[in-house]
Amino acid sequence: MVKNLVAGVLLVLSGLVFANENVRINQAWIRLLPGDLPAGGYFVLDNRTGHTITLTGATAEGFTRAMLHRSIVTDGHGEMHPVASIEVPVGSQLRFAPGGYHIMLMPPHDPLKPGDQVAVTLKFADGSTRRAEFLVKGAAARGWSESQ
Ligand SMILES: [Cu+2]
Repeated sequence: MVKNLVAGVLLVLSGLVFANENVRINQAWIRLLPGDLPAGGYFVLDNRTGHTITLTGATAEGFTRAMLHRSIVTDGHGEMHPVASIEVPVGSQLRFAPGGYHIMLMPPHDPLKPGDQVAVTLKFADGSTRRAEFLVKGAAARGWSESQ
């Protein structure tokens, strides 16, 4: 238990969060939006297993719903579509980022603020799950490396 706690602290300090050695979740953050607009969850998933993995869903502590979505710009205007699953080939990275794939999060049980952490669990087609802490940022954030 103490060992796990120390490991968790080290991971947060390094900005690297992973649930096992082979499927890594990096640069995990959530962008809050004003009013009743849903928040977006973003991350980079690194598949270092020896096989294709298929992301099929997510849950987030403190949110009623979490859905895999993709934003697409068509004829100059943006649309969002639900995504049932996303395959991540061997050795590749899947990037969730503003303007593309996102986890749509709505509504929060309690108000969140920049600097908070939200535990998000990703679900895969083989029944496995991976959990990571997502760092909450404000509406102006455009990416992981930007300030809150
Ligand atoms: Cu969406």
